[in-house]
Amino acid sequence: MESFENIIKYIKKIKEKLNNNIYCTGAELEKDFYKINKLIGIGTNDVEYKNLNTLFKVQEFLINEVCEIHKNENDLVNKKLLSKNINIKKINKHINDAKRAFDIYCFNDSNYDYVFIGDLHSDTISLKRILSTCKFFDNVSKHKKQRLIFLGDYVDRGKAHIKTLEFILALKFIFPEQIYLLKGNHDDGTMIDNQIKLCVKKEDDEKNEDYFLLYLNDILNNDNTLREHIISLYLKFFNSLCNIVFVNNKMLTLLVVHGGIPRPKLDNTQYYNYVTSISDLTNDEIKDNINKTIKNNMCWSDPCDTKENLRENSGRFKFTIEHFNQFQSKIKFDLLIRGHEAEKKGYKKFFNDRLITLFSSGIILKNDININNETAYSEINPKIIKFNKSGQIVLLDLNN
Ligand SMILES: [Mn+2]
Repeated sequence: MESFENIIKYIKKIKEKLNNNIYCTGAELEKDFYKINKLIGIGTNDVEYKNLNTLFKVQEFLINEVCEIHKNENDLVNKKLLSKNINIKKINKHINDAKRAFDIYCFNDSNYDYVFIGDLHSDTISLKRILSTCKFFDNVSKHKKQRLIFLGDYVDRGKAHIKTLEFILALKFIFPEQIYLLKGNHDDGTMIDNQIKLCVKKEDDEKNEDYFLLYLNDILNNDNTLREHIISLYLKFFNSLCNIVFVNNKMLTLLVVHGGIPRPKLDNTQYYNYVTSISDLTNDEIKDNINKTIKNNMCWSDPCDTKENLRENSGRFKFTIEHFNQFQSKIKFDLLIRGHEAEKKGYKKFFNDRLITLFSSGIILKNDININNETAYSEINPKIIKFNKSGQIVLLDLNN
């Protein structure tokens, strides 16, 4: 077992080797990256961690570093543009690339390819396959311009909550300019009077260990100080994540969120009169009829092909093509990419191909046998989306 100091030294060394162009091949980089996990001493599942203390010290280091990276992504030019405009196409050219303001990322460098990754839900087997499918380590070692954008829902449901977060944190720390992370509705929670409050509903037949924060609470229950400290650390990481991404190249402008569009509020014939700037989308002061913010709406809502059963008074409401049309013509994006729903094929298109649902955890085959014992979605054929600089949208099957 390595000491936590040595593990951190090792992680920093990878970053240093990258900066000094020491890696000749993607394979070398990949090997070094996956060794982090081995050094911490993890089995297949979270319960097999050999030394929780070392693990949490490494996680604490990574969370603090990643939160600092997130803080430094803030940009004043974007802040001004997003607060004064509602039409994203009008400001795309003036925006600073790969920066954030109001928890909204904007990308407008047309030389990049983008890869979008849907819900992972505590599944590193799919995550590993994702990184190999998009040739992540190869591309980094060859300085190819590729960015990975994760749509959120890193934890819950699957078997490897802590391990998935460890991968995600290490990726953002080592590759801050290739990895960008959005917040999903599961990447949330609060601690009030030492009690965990989940932001998702746990059904009676579900176990505590299916939920990251409850699981964490259980395994740390004998040490109150550590428990409080570790849980608030993870919450600090969740709260540092962006809610919305705009990706613009010469061909298309994409809106990327975890859930969907804001709640419609009819005013004459218009649903979105209450949204007057792009920064309004993450303005906590604007609340809907059930006291939810727009960013909460965009983390939870689902597209719907019919007008029935829209669950209008629920946090998880549905929106129709009518709502979508109005929101789209207001913001002026071309395509919305979102996660949030476990589609059997790993994706589903809506509204004449102007919205795609994407799901990236599921069955992972080796010699026609499913090797994924971490996923809660073994019925699903996981996909990722590649958005090429030529403007092409390509669905990639993790089993091809
Ligand atoms: Mn979700």
